Amino acid sequence: MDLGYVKPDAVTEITKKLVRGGIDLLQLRAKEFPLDEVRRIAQLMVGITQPAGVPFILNDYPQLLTEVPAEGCHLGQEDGSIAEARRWAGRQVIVGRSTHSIEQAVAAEKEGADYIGYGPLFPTPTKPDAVAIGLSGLPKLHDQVRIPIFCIGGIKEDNLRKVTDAGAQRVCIVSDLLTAPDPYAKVRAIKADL
Ligand code: TZP
Ligand code: MG
Repeated sequence: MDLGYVKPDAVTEITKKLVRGGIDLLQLRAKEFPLDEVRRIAQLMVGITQPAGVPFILNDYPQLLTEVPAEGCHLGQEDGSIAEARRWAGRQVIVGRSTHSIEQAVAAEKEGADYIGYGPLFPTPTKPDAVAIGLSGLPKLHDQVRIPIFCIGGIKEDNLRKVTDAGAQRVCIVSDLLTAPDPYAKVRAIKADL
């Protein structure tokens, strides 16, 4: 759930559609929103994900985990340590880390991350300045890292097969879901393909 694509007023409706469509895990990405607004929207979302049994992860903001009953938080390369995020939370939470190379992935596992993001595989409008790293590292990555690996960046229904053929076991999809005319149908179609 990226607030670059979904207006705050539409978050409840779209979250329900994604969850009903069968999404396995949901993350809130709210870049450049005030903390109070992130907290409010996270609370709304967790009210939908929790009864559905869908883990909900906050991008950034480990400090909000004391107030929002999310399952965890997600840290970028520059976002501080995994241990510090766990201390902020003060309870057992999932902490993930974005990685952009096999070296960063191995380091994140060693540091104690519960999962990693790996990408962007392809150029993406969601992160226009990020350099695409491609599919070629996926077999080696899955050899070297034991924690769950979420491939991300430019993944869409129509290139999903290429990504799974290259070795991906999990995918994170943002714009293809959120710009779909019917996000519910889009999740269903992607889940069916997977
Ligand atoms: N991190 C690496 S790529 C990316 C993030 C947050 C954006 C993924 O969005 P999309 O629209 O699925 O390419
Ligand atoms: Mg971050």
